[in-house]
Amino acid sequence: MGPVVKSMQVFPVAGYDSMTLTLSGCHAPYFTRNIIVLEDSLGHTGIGEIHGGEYTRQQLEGYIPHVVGQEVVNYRHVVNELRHLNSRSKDDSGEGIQSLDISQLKYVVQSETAVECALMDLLGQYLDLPVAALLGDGVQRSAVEFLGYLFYVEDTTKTDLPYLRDDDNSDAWGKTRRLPAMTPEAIVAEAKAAQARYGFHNFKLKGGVLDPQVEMETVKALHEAFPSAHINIDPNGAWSEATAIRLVNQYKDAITYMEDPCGPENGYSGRETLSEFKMATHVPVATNMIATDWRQFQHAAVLKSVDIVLADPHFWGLNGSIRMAQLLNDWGMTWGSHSNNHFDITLATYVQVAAAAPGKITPVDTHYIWQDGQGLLVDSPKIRDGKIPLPDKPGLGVTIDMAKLKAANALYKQIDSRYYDRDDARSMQYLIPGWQYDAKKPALVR
Ligand code: GKR
Ligand code: MG
Repeated sequence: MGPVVKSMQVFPVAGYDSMTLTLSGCHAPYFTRNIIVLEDSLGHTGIGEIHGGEYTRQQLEGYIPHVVGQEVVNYRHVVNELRHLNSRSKDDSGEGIQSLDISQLKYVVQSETAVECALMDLLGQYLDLPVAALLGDGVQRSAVEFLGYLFYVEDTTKTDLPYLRDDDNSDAWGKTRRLPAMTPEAIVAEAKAAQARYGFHNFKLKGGVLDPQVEMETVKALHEAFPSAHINIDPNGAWSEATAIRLVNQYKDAITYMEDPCGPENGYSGRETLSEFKMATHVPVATNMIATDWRQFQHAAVLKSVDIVLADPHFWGLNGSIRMAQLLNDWGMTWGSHSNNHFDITLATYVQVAAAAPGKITPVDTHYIWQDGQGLLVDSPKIRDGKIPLPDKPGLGVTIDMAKLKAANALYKQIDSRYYDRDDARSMQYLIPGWQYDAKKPALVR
């Protein structure tokens, strides 16, 4: 008999964030995640990270009796059982995040993924293989490329909220990420600072914040500053289909692909509008909004709405994301991954999953550069030349730093519980009193 899970602990944790802007509003000064730590009978530790908040934490706590005592090698059965434990919440609209309503995000997140990850970490250590070798057809690449995820950033002095300032003056990126960046010039400076530290070759700009034309001018400025980089912009479906078609045709030379350029409108779903957008522009489309489960994906594929599915393992599971990667590769489509704010356990997980994704994949999204320095690992993966190598170690290939984990857990307990669930309207209301989310209006267009 192989190793057995001896204990499972759940740690809700918090970290600090910049005042980054999206269609949903402004990121709060804190972000939250849930970390699980398993110990097995061989003395190995397995770890997993998933989105924050009490809804997800309670689900994870409920998994404990179903995980402790189970054989690590039987992990697929364990995860499958967890998948069927939770009933649908009455607050789950069923809309998913096709209109980026972040109150719905927790229903798209598959909390059992954290357990799947920690069990695969243990299994890899038992078999002396990296997690990537246990997924799909095994290791497909020895290093994973990430993109430089750029955001417009607001001026924190317009609030009295505890945003970080001067936490890292070691280089231009450390300083730049906490300063306002609202113009094309400032975004180019942000990209240059990120490139200097991490060596990114490709960039994504989070849109849905300013007037769409101004955002495309920012994309153009990025293209001029980095002519060989692939540049993509993601307004999270905020633009009308007509605006998206007009602007993309106007700025075609500057962009490589568009991420969720338009979404549901006038009774048409995002799957329908993106299909029409693709036919009108012939520009590839990526999504993390209209295909977040297999049923949505089936409709997106039938309508030819999307070329690149950003199959975030937190939404699909590690094995589910690889199942998607294999299918996309067989169908001549492309795999990538979406991200939300996260710690370095998620970064290590992206490396393992992307290393197992077959074919040509897109550089993986990560918010981690905005959190860099707040890691929970002894050996945080480092992005160099835009890439992270697959660790030459078994399992996830990283080691939890229990002191840092406990400090992040203490921060969670210390902050106002209103920060537990993501609410990007609160900070936004310092900028525009009474601000309310509107899926069809960029955050600062009111
Ligand atoms: O974390 O603010 C954010 C992102 O805007 C997130 O909510 C999106 O889901 O990054 C994501 C995306 O690519 O759409
Ligand atoms: Mg997106």
